[in-house]
Amino acid sequence: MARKMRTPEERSVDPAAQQMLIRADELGIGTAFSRADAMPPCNIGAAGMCCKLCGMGPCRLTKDGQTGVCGATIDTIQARNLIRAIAAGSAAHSDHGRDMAFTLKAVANGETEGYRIKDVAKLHMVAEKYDIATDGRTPEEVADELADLYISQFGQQRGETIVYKRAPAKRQKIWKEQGVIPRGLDREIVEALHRTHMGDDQDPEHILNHAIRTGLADGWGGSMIATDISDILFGTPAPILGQTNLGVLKDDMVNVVVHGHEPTLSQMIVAASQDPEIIEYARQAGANGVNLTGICCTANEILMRQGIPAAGNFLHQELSILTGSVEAMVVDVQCIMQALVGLAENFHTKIITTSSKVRITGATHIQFHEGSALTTAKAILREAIDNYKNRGQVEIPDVREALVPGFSHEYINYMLGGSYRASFRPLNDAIMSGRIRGVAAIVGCNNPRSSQDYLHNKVTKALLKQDVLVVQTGCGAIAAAKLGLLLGEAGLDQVGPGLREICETIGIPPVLHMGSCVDNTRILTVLTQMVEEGGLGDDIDQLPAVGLAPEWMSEKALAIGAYCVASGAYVMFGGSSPISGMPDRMSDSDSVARYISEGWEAIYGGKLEFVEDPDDMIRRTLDHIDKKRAALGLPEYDPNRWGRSGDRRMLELEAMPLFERQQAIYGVAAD
Ligand code: SF4
Ligand code: MSK
Repeated sequence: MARKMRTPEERSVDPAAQQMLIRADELGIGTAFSRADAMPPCNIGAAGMCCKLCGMGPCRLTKDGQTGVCGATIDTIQARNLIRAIAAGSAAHSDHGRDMAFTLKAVANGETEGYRIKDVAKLHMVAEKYDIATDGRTPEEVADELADLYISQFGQQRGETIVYKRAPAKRQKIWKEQGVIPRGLDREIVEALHRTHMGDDQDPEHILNHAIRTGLADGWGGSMIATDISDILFGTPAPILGQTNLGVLKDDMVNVVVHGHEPTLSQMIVAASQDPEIIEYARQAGANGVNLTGICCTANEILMRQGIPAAGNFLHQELSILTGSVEAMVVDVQCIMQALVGLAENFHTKIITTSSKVRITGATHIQFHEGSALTTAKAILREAIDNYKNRGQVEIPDVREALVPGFSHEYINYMLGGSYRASFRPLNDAIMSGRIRGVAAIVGCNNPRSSQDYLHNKVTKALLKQDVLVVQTGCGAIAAAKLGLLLGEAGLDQVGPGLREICETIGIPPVLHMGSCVDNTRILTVLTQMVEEGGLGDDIDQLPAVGLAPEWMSEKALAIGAYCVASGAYVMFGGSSPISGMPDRMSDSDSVARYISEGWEAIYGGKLEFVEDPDDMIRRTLDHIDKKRAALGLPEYDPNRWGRSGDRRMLELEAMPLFERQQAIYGVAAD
């Protein structure tokens, strides 16, 4: 039977993507969307019921009570598959953090080209958390000691890593009692792999307890280290005007797209692209300069710090090349599709790999070293400029949207009270009064098996209408940005009355862009600060807050889910469940799902669920928020109480005849 190929409108809700998907069809070029249509997932593997951990398998369990050749049950197989994914995601994030720590060490010792410590205040703030002296020392001396401390966390063998101490005190106590504080970041990941080797840990709950420890090594470990050091070296993000979608590509400039995750090279390419020598080189090639844009989380890194436009999220990597306007796509690590090289052969685009960890057959490799960073960045740009003359027919969708990213937790703290009395008090008060019903972190990837951006935006829009403040990272943030929800008052007509009052009063968009996927640790810090501010309980699990990943696809997303649950959050993933089993055929196949929901909730107050129906996801989010509000003794959410103050109220009053205005203000007209 012929497979159903979806229309461009069914594959993405983004008009720019739809236009490029039509172009792909016209040119006979495949994309992740068409490949997803042509290759339905294996229903046994997708449900987590396939084990290929040893040469006696692969074992596919499709019948009630069936086991693998070694006797492994479906629960054991699902638990092992899940922890392996969490370990891989934690490894990716943490290895990113390790490289950032090495870069900090090299910068502190003058061994790099082009870098400097940009945010000394953040350096001091982080150093003081670990009792590293700052008085009378140069930033380089402090950075050197901090880098050594952070580097030691990865290979530490015994004891406790230190980053977890930034969590609320009560949370730390739970982790201590459960014995899940990571000993060393690498050790937990290695142990996850050891435990799941053939013939090792076979108790599903015991395996999954280590998944929590592995996730903690990421969230309160490698990822938090990555975020800290990125801010120290490149600046803590603050709101800045940017643009997103394919319309940011320029038909008269050399288009260079940076894609991946680590900001070390992309920040240097930003600097090199503004170098007069490079601009002149581009002019001599007949272009009006170099137009730098980003894809995925590298895009987020340079968007939130320098306002460099984002060409799009995960599924835009192929679509940007389909415009025919990209001279070079420069990639480092994570979320880079191997299909890029074959796709680029239809155009003139060069795919340039730069990391010692990532090579793609057919791509050009230019090795990046911190010691020659600026020189390497310029060499990459010259390669792109030299390629401009090879450009063929170009079709750039005229679709772009402005956005304001850059809401780091430090900036949120500042914006709520200014430098005079920066604090989370106004946010907590708004939640306590009910103007803000709760907070949702909507994060994660795109997945070509669902319609690009549809689930992200359906959930985001529904929650905003219910006065839920939304914070976002990664590709989800770019999905909302394309809709205009990250642009101050432009999105306010789509939000509930209480949230609107808060956004108008503080002057913020209803959706706060908090960074890349490694920056989900900023959300952990916000939740911790909300707890420490008071009035919303004494631990993260008491907050009326939920984490959602409606279009997840990467193992990193599962690692994020694990550390958020361990931190006390209710986390829901959309799309299909990797541990769904086949309930109609196997009565015991939902026990892993039950354990990571009810079992983890009993221990950590947070739970992980896979919810395919977005309406169900929205309903569960609101139910959870309302349940937490009730437990805190907060007033029941009532939208009818709000929406009559703030700027809008002032405008309404101004428009009234004097008599009515006086009545509205004083309850009675003045004489
Ligand atoms: Fe099969 Fe057991 Fe080997 Fe897995 S570990 S492939 S279930 S024999
Ligand atoms: S890039 S992990 S697709 S968010 Fe961070 Fe996007 Fe997911 Fe990659």
